[in-house]
Amino acid sequence: MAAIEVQVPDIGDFDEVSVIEVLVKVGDTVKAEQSLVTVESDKASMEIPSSAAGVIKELKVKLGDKVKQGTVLLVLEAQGVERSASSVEREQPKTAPSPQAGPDAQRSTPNAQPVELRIPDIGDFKDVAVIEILVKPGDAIKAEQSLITVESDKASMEIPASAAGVLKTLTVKIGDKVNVGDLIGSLEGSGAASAPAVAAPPPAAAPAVASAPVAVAERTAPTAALPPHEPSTPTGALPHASPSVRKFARELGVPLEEVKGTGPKARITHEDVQSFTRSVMQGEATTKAAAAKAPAGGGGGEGLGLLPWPKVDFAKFGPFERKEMGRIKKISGANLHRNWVMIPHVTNHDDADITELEAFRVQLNKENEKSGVKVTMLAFLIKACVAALKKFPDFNSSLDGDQLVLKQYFHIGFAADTPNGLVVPVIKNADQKGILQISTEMGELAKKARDGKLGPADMQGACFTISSLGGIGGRYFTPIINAPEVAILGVCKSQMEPVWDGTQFQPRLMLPLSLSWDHRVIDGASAARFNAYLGAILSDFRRTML
Ligand code: CAO
Repeated sequence: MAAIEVQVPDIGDFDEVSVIEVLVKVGDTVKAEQSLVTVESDKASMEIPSSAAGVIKELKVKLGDKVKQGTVLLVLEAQGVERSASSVEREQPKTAPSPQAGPDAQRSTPNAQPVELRIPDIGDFKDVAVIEILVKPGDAIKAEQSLITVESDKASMEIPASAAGVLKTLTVKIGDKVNVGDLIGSLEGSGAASAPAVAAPPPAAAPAVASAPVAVAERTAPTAALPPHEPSTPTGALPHASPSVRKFARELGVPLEEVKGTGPKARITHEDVQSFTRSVMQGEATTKAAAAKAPAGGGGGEGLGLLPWPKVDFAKFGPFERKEMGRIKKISGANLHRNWVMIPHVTNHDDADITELEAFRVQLNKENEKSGVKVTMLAFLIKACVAALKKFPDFNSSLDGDQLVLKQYFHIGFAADTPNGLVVPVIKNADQKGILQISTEMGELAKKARDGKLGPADMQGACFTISSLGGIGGRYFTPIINAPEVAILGVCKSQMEPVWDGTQFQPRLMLPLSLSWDHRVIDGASAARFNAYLGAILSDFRRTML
């Protein structure tokens, strides 16, 4: 097997560059075109790929070393089978010509006019995808600052700004496919900018490039000579890392802006990304996104610290069978679990005297016998809840970050028990509907639910939900809030009870109410008032007219 010296290829105009990252070690098996080291001048950084496949026998450079074209980086024991087309034994790696005329050719004097930013010559690549947007309109941009990262199946590269200024427009988004000459956005050139600006915008037919891609992390082509670039002074929160590190971080889902760089000029290295990942996995750190997703007050992201689910060999204790959970149960179960874990629930229990209301309902159903519309207590509860939501608007809200979304519409969901599981159809604009219309719609929706024919629109947009077990039984329970709502009313079976009227006990029909509420939005006193008001309305509906 032949020994191959891998040398620094033609790196353009740069005389000497520093080794700022060594990406391999002795004994590693490397593929042809795998990045070996990252080098950096005061203007550009780039990765040097291997010219051949093989096992690293000797490393000839270390961090901080100055290297130039022809410097031997390492010695490989070639494997021959995976030789790059560009590799030549004991000769310097083949280098692609600079993708454009020298940067100086593109520049003129500082320019206060709007400057179009276009995709420069990116070699043979066509339809490369925009995978990262590193700036936003309004940002003050330095000349050569990276704007976007594009990626083909072979390489990823950052597209730098051709001039300094304020970014006025950004005309690409993640996922867009771009080609040479495509418009990325426009800059309002800053005359005060230290970096030179690009010459006048190119004509559409033959677009002049804004600047060449920088720090090309090509995987199958040799590293291109790079134009001047200033990657070491990113503005704002732009992390300082090479494209391969960015790619590595992206693959792991690591937010680079949260990683502390330990390389030269606080550059983020592969090791930094690895150790960040390790500390998150070990629970020593958390990402901001994970912390933000945690419930308010639990933002430390320590996790629930729960024991694993018990694994039991049920056969040891008796016969059993397994049954797959239905689709609705799986979906509603996942939602209920999230809501229960993420919302700090409190439930207030109360009773409403519905003696007169029930008498009225029975009378109404007698009168409407022929119409076929049956009025149930739930229709009155929906109307009563609308009145209570109007009086206590916080109950008709949703939490969005630190803001409350206070709704001015009144869509009420009701839990319906179906053979396939629990669903929640919604009566829209219940404030604008009478008891008979609500009863009719409820009957239709409940039938659709039982027949499994509810569409997504039938179950969307609720402000508040009622879960009635009144037709079944029970006294009180804790209904789980249907996020992003902030409260839910549970109702159980009404029954005659002796109620003290100040002089004697009276037989009254009492309806048990269980109101669960989100303690981040609502407090106990409001919840008690809500229940009391609801009870007062159910006792005497004329109060809704007050
Ligand atoms: N107290 C006493 N009786 C009540 C009552 C109450 N609070 N609510 C309803 N009833 C009576 C009705 O008057 C009816 O009696 P009649 O047949 O004698 O007239 C009977 O109970 C059945 O009512 P219903 O359940 O058919 O009608 P509804 O409007 O009350 O409820 C619906 C409709 C779809 C909500 C209901 O069928 C349902 O599915 N409830 C279950 C909801 C559920 O599962 N919640 C739990 C969610 S958490 O897992």
